[in-house]
Amino acid sequence: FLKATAVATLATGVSAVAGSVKAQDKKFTIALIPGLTTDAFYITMRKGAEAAAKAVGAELVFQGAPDFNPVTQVPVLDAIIAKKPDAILIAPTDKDQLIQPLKKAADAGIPVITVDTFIGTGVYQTGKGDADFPLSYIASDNLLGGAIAARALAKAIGEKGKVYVSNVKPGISTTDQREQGFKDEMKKYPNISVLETQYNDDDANKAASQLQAVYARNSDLDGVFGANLFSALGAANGVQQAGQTGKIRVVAFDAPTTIVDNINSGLVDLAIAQHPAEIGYFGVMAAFAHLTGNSIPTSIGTGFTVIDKSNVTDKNVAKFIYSD
Ligand code: T6T
Repeated sequence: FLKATAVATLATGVSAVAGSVKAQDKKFTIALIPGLTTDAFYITMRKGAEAAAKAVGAELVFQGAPDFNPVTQVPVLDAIIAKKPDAILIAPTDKDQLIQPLKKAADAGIPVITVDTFIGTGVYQTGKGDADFPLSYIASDNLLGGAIAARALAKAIGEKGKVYVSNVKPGISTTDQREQGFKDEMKKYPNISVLETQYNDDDANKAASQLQAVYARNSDLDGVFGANLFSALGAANGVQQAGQTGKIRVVAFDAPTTIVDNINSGLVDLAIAQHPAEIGYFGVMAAFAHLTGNSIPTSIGTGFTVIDKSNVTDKNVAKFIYSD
C-alpha cells in the first residue's frame, strides 16, 4: 500500500512539472493601457512592465490615449479587447465610467488587473458590487501620499496660513484619495485654512493660470499642493510667473525631471515620487502568475520616495526620478 502511494505521488509530481514547463512555453500577450501615453509616470511604468515581460518571456503591448479621459480611453480598451490578449493591465481614468467597459473584457474571459487607479471601491474579489471583478489592484497608497504632502506643506509654511489643492478632476481614484488624505491631515493644523480645490483637467497651463487667479484673490496665499504631475508643474509655473518663488510654497506629487529642476531652483519644496516602474513590473508579474495557475494578492502596494534639496543628488533617491 505504502509503495503504491509513493508511486502515485511521484507520478503526480512528474505531471505537475511537465504542466508548468508547458505553461511557460506559451508566449503570453499582456496589454498595458495607461491613463495617457505622454506622461512620464506611465512611460516609467511601461519600462518596469517591459522588464518583467522580458523576464518571463511575455509580449507587452502598450497602447493608450493622448489624454486622461474615459472618452478617449474606452475606444482603446475596446480595440485591445478585440485583439484578445491573455491579460489586461489598465489605469482606469474614472472610478465609475470604466466599470462597464472593463466588464466586457472580464466577460470575454480576459483577466483584468488595475494599475495606479482603481474602479469602484478598489477592493476586488469580494463577491460584492459590480466592480469587484478585477483580480488585483497594484498602486501607491494615495491616501498616505496626500497625508505626507500635507505634513510637508504645513512644515514649509510654519503651520499657519492659506493653501489649496491643484487637482485634475473628480472621479479619478488616485487624485481623489490624495486630496482626501491631504485634507484629513490638514485638520490637525488649526491655523491652516484649505481653500477650494482648483480642477485643471490635467492641463498644466490651466493649473498655472488658476494659481495666479487664486493668488489674485488671496494675496496672503502661502502654499499649494499639486496632486499629480501636471497639476504640480502648472502650479509651480504659476508661482514663478507671479514672482512668488519661495514665498508661495509648492509640494508636488510625482517626480518628472522638470520637478527636480524646480527643487534645485527653490521653486518646489519637495516632490513625492511614486514608484511607477514597480507598479508596471508587479503588474506583469501578477498577470503572469495568474496565467500560469498561481494565486495572486487582490492588492499590492508600492512605495514612495520623498525628494527634496537635501537628497536630490543621492543616487538611491535619483533613481526614482521618472523617465522622459
Ligand atoms: O500621478 C500620476 C498617476 O498616479 C495619476 O493617476 C494620474 O496622474 C499621473 O499620471 C501623473 O500625471
